[in-house]
Amino acid sequence: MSDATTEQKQNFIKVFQSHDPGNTYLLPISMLDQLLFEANVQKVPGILELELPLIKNETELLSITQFVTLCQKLTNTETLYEIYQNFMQRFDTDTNFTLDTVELKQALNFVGENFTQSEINSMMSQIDFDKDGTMGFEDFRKAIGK
Ligand SMILES: [Ca+2]
Ligand SMILES: [Ca+2]
Repeated sequence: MSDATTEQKQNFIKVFQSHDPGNTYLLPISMLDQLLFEANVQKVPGILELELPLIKNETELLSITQFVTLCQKLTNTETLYEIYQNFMQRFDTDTNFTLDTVELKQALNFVGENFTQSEINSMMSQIDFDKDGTMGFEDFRKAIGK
């Protein structure tokens, strides 16, 4: 980890702790916007929508670890996320922000490759890491090795 990254992480922790005088390491999720603002973390449109359900699944509280991890994601994957967004703008015809096998087939047809539905299905099973039947941002990130 570089010094700059360590410094950045310390800053995220400091912002969180400034609202957590009792050192509970937990804050309401509703404070997230304020915390991100103070931590100087740029909100990439859409990415919170992908991350928040994961946090909310557990509780309505945000732990310091979740906050730091979220900040790191938001600061480090901007470029990657832009790529994904462009990809979605082009091929996500039902605009649910993931690609299903039909949309994947269209995307591949677009670049001039003709695959059968069963080839598409087997391709999807290789990139669908979270096994929800579609390619979302997490799958995309893993598929390109991030
Ligand atoms: Ca879709
Ligand atoms: Ca998936």
